[in-house]
Amino acid sequence: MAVQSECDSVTKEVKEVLQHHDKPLNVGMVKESADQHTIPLKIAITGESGSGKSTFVNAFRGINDDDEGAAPTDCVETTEKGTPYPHPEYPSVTLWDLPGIGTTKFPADEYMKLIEFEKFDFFIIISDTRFRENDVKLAQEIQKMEKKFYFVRSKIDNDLRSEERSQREFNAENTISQIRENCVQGLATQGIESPRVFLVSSFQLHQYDFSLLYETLERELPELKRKALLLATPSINLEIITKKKQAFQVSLY
Ligand SMILES: Nc1nc2c(ncn2[C@@H]2O[C@H](COP(=O)(O)OP(=O)(O)OP(=O)(O)O)[C@@H](O)[C@H]2O)c(=O)[nH]1
Ligand SMILES: [Mg+2]
Repeated sequence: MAVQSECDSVTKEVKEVLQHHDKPLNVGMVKESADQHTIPLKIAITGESGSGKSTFVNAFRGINDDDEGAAPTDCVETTEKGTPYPHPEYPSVTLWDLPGIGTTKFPADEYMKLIEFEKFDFFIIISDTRFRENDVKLAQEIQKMEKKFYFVRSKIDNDLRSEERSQREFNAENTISQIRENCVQGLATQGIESPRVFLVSSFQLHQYDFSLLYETLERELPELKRKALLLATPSINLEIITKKKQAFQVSLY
């Protein structure tokens, strides 16, 4: 409730800015406003069942799967309802551990509605294999909402272990770049251009792309918050819509 009223006051402030100032000032003041306040940001952790979403949430928060307050994880279908967990450093940012897409309880064609997909500001799509039809469907829905996402290819430790077992001339670097290439190309052939793909093991955080993902998200948080805030500002009249469009162009591209 406190966060909501804080957000309302920020939104009011941004409305003022958009109504009464010229464009360069708008962007600067919106930025300042967004940076100074605790603007809530909801990050959805989504993907197919068993891809490692809950384990990723725990790893991101720096806690073990069996710690108190950890997201429940298991090798059988586990997460049955979207659950928020606070970002370890920014309490206004929540990571939403979501159920998997494409199960009997959450069939792909009803998933977006059942989990209220549009309420999230940013998305992390997790897959433990090459990205498939449902992952692409999620990305397309996110693009339609003009929001952003990362792809996380999880359980890289498993891949390396099985490659090592099956290949006589195993080279970890080569295997990693093959997985990366395969993910990016596979997504491109399905119409997702220049996808941002991070290779992660939630059990070996110091390896692969986990820190890069953490740092990238941290760097992009202010911009994501600004965009979320502007999307939440009701469109009051044509003049303001135009100014909002200008602010988006300047701040995001
Ligand atoms: N080796 C390895 N196993 C992992 C990794 N991440 C998750 N797992 C395992 O994968 C299984 C499923 O993990 P969850 O995190 O419960 O998967 P989920 O996507 O939340 O599953 P649902 O909630 O059922 O959709 C568990 O047995 C985890 O221990 C990883 O990075 N490496
Ligand atoms: Mg889960």
